This record gives sequence, C-alpha cells and structure tokens, in this order.
Amino acid sequence: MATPGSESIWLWIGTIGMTLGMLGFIAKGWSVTDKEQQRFYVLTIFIPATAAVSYFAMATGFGLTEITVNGQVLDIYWARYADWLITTPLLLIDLALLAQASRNTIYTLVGLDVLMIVTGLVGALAATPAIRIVWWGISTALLLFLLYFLVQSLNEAASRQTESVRSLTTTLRNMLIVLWLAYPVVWILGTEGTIGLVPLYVETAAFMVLDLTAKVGFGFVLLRSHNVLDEVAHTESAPSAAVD
Ligand code: RET
Repeated sequence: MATPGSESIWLWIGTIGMTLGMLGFIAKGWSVTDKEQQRFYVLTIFIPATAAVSYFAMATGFGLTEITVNGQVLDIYWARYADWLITTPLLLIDLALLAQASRNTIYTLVGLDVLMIVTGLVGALAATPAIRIVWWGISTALLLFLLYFLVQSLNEAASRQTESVRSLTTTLRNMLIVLWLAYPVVWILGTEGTIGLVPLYVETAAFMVLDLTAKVGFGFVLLRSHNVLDEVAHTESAPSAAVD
C-alpha cells in the first residue's frame, strides 16, 4: 500500500461525484413501481455505487500499488480495474436491455469486456515496457472488436424497437463509443504507458472526468426518459430469451 500524492484531490472529487450520482439515481427511482423499469434502476444505481467504493479506496491509498519498470517506480491504481470489471458489464447490460438485444449478444459483449479489462490490468502490472504495450494492444483490439460487435448487434435488434427506443439507444451507443475509446489513449499516454507524456496528476483527472461521464452522465440520459423505458417494458412481445 502506497500513499496517494497530490492527485488524490481528483479521487476525492470522484468519490463525491459517484456518491451523489448514486443518491440521485436512488431518489429518482424511489417511486418507480413498474418491475421492468425497476431493473434499469437497479443496474444503473450499482454502477456509481461500485465506483464510489473504488474511488474511496484509491483516495485513501488502498487501491494503489507501486510497480518497478526498468528501475522507474510507477504508481498504479489497480482498484480502477476492480471497478471497471464490475461496472463496464453493467453499462453494457443496461444498453443491451434497452435495445432488446438477445441474450447471446449480452453474453458476447460481457465476455469481450471482461477480457478487455483483465488484459488491461495485466498490462498495468507487467514489469517490462514492451510487454506492457503488448497487453495494451490486446486489450485495445478487444475494445475495438467489442464496439464493432455492439454496433452490429444493436442494428440487428433495431427492428424490434419503437422509434423512441431506437433513438435513445443510438444516443447512448454513440456516447459509449466516444467515451470508451478515450480510455486506452489516456492509459498509453499516462503513467501506465511508461512514456510519461501525461503525468499521474493529469491522468487521474482525465480518468475521473471520463468515469463520471460514462457512469453518471450515461445513467442520467438513460433514466431521464421514463416514457422510453416504459415502451421497452411494454413492447417486449418477444422477450430477449425468445429471440436468441
Ligand atoms: C484499459 C487498458 C488499456 C487498453 C484498454 C482499456 C480500456 C478501458 C475501458 C474502460 C472503460 C471504463 C468505463 C468506466 C466506467 O465508467 C483497461 C484502460 C482498451 C474501455 C466506461
């Protein structure tokens, strides 16, 4: 366990932001009685809740370790990967349920996503620069394949959706693509990439802004459209299991 440096300010802001996001979603979902709508709330509340715990762990130094690469000591916040391992599948499930995608689509997305995060973690902990870059390449290839598969399968599911569901799905899908593509860039330019172009202080701020937008921003856009969530609930003549 190491002690966080000046970047801890961003981790505290992340902790507060995620906690407020979680409380906001709980308050918004409090009076929702429709079972189908509730599942979006359950999924979406656990996303900032998990991140709040991870940010708190990082801010207090629990989620931080030091890795020596070529004699250079890198501060690696491994708790991010624990957060992402849980929350990125939840984000994908949220979107796939909205799009009324098949179960096989959901399993494939989650499988690719878990591999992407785990290979990223191995890269972050590896002790040789070249090996770190190879893991980054593998993780990034998985991300690109995941995004390609996401676009394909959401297009395929579009025929089952009403106009407003399709439009919200497209908005969230585009948000997801743009935000998720920024993660490997921050990683390779930051501490993890060992090039040291972007210092830890800036990297931590960048990940915090990305995490807040990809979790709280995404959840807010999803949950604000109650009428749309209602349409998902009531046009499910073909429940996802039946369209596999
Ligand atoms: C890593 C390692 C380097 C290569 C790639 C990565 C991708 C990370 C992503 C994270 C998304 C996180 C989200 C968090 C919550 O809001 C692991 C940085 C491709 C896509 C959306």
